[in-house]
Amino acid sequence: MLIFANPDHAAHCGRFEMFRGRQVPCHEVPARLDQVLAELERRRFCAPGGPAALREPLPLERALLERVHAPRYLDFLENAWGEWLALDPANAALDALPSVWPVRGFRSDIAPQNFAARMGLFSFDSGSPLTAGTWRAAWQGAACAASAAQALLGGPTEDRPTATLALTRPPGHHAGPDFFGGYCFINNAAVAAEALLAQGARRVAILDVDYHHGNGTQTIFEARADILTVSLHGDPRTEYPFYLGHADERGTGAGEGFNLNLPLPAGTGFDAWRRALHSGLQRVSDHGADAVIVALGVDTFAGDPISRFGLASQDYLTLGADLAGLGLPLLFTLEGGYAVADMGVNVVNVLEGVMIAV
Ligand code: OKP
Ligand code: ZN
Repeated sequence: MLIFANPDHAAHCGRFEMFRGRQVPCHEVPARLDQVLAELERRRFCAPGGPAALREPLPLERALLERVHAPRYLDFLENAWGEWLALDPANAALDALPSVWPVRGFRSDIAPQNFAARMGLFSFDSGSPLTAGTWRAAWQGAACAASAAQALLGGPTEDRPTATLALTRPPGHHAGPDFFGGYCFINNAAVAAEALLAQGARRVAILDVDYHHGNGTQTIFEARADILTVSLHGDPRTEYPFYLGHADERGTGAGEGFNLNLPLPAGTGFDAWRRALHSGLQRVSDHGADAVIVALGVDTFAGDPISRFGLASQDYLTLGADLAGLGLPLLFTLEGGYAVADMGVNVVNVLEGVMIAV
């Protein structure tokens, strides 16, 4: 297994998100990724003779990002912090958060000049602070995703790794073609999918096991038949992101039948969750994919502070083994998981489950 760790993840460091009328400390913090690195170290996972190796990402080409995101959205993200400072130099001590959004009937074809208005045009919640290093961290995260794709399918067949991991934050699966939200700015799993196609894959599947519906990924690929999207998540009738993720969303146009949502009620435990996983895996298997992207959130953990499934740490070993059972090259992107102290064990258990099973 090859692990591409984002060298600049800590440059994205939000202070507050809005919750019930208050600013509360961000859940999506640099310590999450540091916990995974520390656990890899503790278990000597990437030591000589271990099952994995740690790598730096290769440089990223913007053209790959433009296969996933609208140029005007990428321009906005790249320049947002500078614009925020230009409004008032004192803004350097604050995160930029949106406060106004266009809803049904409003226009999105004309981007307003006003910064706050553009912030809202390109986002869907007030929980995703944009900070001085957001663009750099998100860019390098996409570089990790692209590198993980290249390493998975790029070399001679006999040298290919079983799996690769884009070990990055901020996460990506809520970010859509031209919007950020849910702590996500660049959709790393979508970038990985396009990079796998660029490596010669003809069909790809994305299996999202984060607690929250992967709305960004679904929206990016809903009209396509070559990229299957499957998401297992808390029912959007009660769980974030609320406005997408129902079972009747099956893809559009040529992509009809190539999106599968498996919403589960809050409170679901591992046995029922695993039954849904197996139906997702069956659909992935039927797709005839050349590689599978796993959007790996571990906020399905019973101790997660913002989620409500009941997985235990050892269940992640079983998840890894079930994924390996597909017998296909696996590319993991790191998504959610907010029980920071347990994050390392849970993520590395998935990886270990994969490597023990093969
Ligand atoms: C991102 B990922 C809780 C509000 C929920 C957004 C959750 C984003 C989850 N106070 N805010 O899918 O793990
Ligand atoms: Zn999540």
